[in-house]
Amino acid sequence: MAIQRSVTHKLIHAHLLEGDMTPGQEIGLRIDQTLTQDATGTLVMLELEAMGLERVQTEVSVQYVDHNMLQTDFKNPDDHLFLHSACQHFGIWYSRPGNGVSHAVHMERFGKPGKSLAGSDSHTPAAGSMGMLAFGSGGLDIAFIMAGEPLYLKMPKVLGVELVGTLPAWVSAKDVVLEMLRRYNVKGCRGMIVEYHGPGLANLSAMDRHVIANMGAELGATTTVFPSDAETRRFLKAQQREADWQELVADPDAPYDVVDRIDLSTLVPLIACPSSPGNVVPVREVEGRPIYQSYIGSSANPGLRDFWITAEIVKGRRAHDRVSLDINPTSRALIENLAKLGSFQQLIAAGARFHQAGCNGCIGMGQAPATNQISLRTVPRNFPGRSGTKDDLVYLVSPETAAASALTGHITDPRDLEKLFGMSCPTFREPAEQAINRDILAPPASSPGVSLQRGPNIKALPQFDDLNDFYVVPALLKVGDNVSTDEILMAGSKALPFRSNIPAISQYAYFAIDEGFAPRAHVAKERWGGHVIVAGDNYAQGSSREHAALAPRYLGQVAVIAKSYARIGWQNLANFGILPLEFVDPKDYDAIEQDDIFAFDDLRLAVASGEVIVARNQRLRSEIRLVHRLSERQVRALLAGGLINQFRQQHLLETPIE
Ligand code: MIC
Repeated sequence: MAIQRSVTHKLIHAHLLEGDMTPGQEIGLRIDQTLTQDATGTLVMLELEAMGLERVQTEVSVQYVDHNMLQTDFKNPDDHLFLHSACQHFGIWYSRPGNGVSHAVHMERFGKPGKSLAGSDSHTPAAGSMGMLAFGSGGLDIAFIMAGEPLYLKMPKVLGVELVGTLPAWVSAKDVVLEMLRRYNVKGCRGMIVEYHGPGLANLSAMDRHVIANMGAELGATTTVFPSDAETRRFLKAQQREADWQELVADPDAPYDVVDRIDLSTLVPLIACPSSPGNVVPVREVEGRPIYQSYIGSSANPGLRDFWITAEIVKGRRAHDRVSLDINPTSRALIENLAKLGSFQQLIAAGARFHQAGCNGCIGMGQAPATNQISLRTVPRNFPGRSGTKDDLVYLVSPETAAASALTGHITDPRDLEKLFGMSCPTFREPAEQAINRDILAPPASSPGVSLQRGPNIKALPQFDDLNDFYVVPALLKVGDNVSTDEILMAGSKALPFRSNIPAISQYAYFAIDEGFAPRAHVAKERWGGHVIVAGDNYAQGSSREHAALAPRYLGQVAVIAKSYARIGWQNLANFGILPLEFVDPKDYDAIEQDDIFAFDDLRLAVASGEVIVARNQRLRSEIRLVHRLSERQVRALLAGGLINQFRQQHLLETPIE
């Protein structure tokens, strides 16, 4: 019998350049398309410049401006101009500010079943909704891919989730992924690709699948994959791109490494409570709590349907006096479509605050909630402080739950709309004719003489030393499990404008945990030559921002000693020359105290040999045993002080990085 393959294995097989498909082994994949957004893209462009690249080598590379859109001074607009000039220079498509959120717009305009995509944003897997192999990664990985290199990662296992049945009224795609988060929490799918299959798919639209694939990032999954079927074809046809469709489905007896099943008809409205996407309970369990804000939008609920159903629910009524109903449209085309359907008018009449198309409050770029007030959001993440308000109370919900609660002023199960307002659940029918995002600027055929337009806040990448043999350094911070990149390098309107200025952004390192961290790190760098930090499980979960490695590295971080890591965070540490170490015996974590001094001897040799690394805790006069899980390729880069140093050595580049 012919080999039976899942969609995931078909896609990986078709893109495999290095390694074999044994789970846990490093593989190198050919990547057809890249996506960068502005908050990570400025560094990507600086990295491409430092590498001396002339023109990108991918089939399609697109730069979106969707994150840093508050223009409170010159910094963000300078970045936009810089990115536009870099797109002209390197041959990249440019989606300008206001055009829309990268993931949904990319799916609509460039997504192609069977292709691979890598993006400097952790929610890039959203494109898995249409039979693509799509990964989020750190900016430097993306820069290398744009230069024609493979994407490296450990071959994941495949978790096959069979969907059966049909969603009940008032329950939607967000509840499906919240159900996955209820089952697996934020680290249960690490090292796995989640592939959905089964008859239940027939009832999920392409954008519903996007919702589920997008938040696979919150499960810790390497990515999420859906087949490309008749619904994918309908979606591409509505985008006037039917010719880009191809069928891609699993073979009938395709094996999965791990299996699970969801009967959609049994699901109820779910909610992720503060402050983790994995903190999921039925809405019923927390109903009645008064809310301050109801927030619709983001890459986690970007579909026309999500805004349309909100409008249908609030139609002819007004948001509760206490509630700020914030509408964050996905794209300019979506606004046009809402206007055509009458939904725009319905939302405005209900008292909605309509914002520009983009990520906005999802990463704390405005719309921060008031002190001790509940904010219900359809966004993908509610890590502590991400909204911009310290000790925030952000709950993640479906548009139905957000809209119902906006009307009542307290957390409300949307099924109650029937008895409260005599409403029956509206049924959405995708309009065959839709407005389309056509405002993406194509790169020039060639770019002689186009120079990068650099504002004063755009600084050269700092240079770093290679790894030393000996260190005696303090453990400057001890943190617990699941520390997110939002806590390592905060989101929000204060820090985000410094994304292209590493010395300036480093003052915000670990700010959400310890506001005095950066000054302490400077002192430790002077006195000890650096520091380490100690962490629990799943260190650096969440976003792809390489600043969560770069800023600590700038402050002298030599190593992280953790129980385990999130994939992208781990890869970023290695890329920038920070040793991601793991306890051989996780119980050793317990005895360590913040400010303990650790001594490392013969570190280069130990790292290169891949053997156990011993660190001496001077206070306890005891030793802890540590390992790294880096590939030989990563070890070489790490010894050189990071991938950029290694690249420059290989290419004998001597001029300083500008
Ligand atoms: C996020 O949702 O956390 C972000 C902001 O989109 C990040 C990217 C960034 O930090 O710039 C992500 O998901 O990778």
